[in-house]
Amino acid sequence: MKILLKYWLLLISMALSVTAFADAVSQIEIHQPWARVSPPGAPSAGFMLVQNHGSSDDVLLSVSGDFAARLELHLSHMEDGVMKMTEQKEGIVIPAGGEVLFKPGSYHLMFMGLAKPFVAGEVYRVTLQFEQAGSVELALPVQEMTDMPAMKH
Ligand SMILES: [Cu+2]
Repeated sequence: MKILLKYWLLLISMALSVTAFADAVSQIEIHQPWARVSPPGAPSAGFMLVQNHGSSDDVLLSVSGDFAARLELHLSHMEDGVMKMTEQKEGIVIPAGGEVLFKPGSYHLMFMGLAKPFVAGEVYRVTLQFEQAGSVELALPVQEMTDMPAMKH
């Protein structure tokens, strides 16, 4: 049952993958979007793989959505043995022909001031704003941390 559920969530994630061909130079493709289950009162975070098949760098400038008071672009990093997060106010560069993996402990979409806690099985919609590709709608299925699909590419 557990394995079936995981497989099903993976299929959902793949079905929800989107491609934005806003112009000829930037071709942003997003795979396996998901958001983390959150305890009451706690923030949540969103994760995904962003690929740029284009010939010029693109920049993820912002994330927006109606389910949280504040949505930000963050990077987690270890500093003196402590995990810290910093808002990426200049945006996050998605290099031409490259990709950036948003995952726990690294880049993530930060959702603060949630209207209600994220529960596994729910789906939340966000809009990503790219410098070149423009706005990209994305659906994030909520999953337990342990249900994180394996990244295979
Ligand atoms: Cu954060």
